[in-house]
Amino acid sequence: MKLLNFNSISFLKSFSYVKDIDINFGSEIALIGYSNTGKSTLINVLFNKKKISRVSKFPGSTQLINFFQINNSFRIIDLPGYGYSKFSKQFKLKWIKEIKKYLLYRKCLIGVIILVDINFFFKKIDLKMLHIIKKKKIKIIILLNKSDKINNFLKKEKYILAKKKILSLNIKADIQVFSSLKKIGISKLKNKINNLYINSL
Ligand SMILES: Nc1nc2c(ncn2[C@@H]2O[C@H](COP(=O)(O)OP(=O)(O)OP(=O)(O)O)[C@@H](O)[C@H]2O)c(=O)[nH]1
Ligand SMILES: [Mg+2]
Repeated sequence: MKLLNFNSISFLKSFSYVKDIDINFGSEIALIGYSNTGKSTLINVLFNKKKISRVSKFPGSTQLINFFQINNSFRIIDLPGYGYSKFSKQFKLKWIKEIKKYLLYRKCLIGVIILVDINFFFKKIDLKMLHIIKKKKIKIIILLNKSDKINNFLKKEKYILAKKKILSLNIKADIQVFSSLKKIGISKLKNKINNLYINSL
């Protein structure tokens, strides 16, 4: 069985608009979620690189669609977060539109990892995005991130709530309690990404 090498990642290219993406071979998985949920941190943690993807305490640190190559035929894409209210309405709308376009039309896309801050739970916009991805019948992995901030009882409670919510929306998704900071759920997630990779070969 071929295994994905999580120690080999390199930055490939960034795009401002989906229409400009000129990498149209192989397969990719994408990270989406509300601003500041930890998408860029996850790339750094998963691939053992301190700073390959830009992280900040403040929402809005990713402002481009960033392509990272794991090997010749497999990529991970870091998208800007959606929904942060400090940006101009125009800026917010631009990115919501581009993320939707990316999810709807990107042929190389085989899976989406959606990050949700476990402390704030799903936002309306998360559910809208899930609805779009659901129609594509690709793998959906939901990470209830930043679980290091809550106790085990709450972790369980939020997990059950999330499961119920997703079930009620008739969405098929994997849900994991997660923390990049405390490395909770990393090996499970790596296995899932590896399976996606193997299935893409
Ligand atoms: N407590 C905790 N903080 C985290 C975790 N993951 C990320 N963070 C912090 O959350 C903040 C935002 O992280 P980013 O990785 O930049 O988040 P992002 O989703 O890429 O943000 P945008 O690009 O603005 O959408 C940083 O201060 C991170 O250190 C986690 O598992 N636990
Ligand atoms: Mg980011």
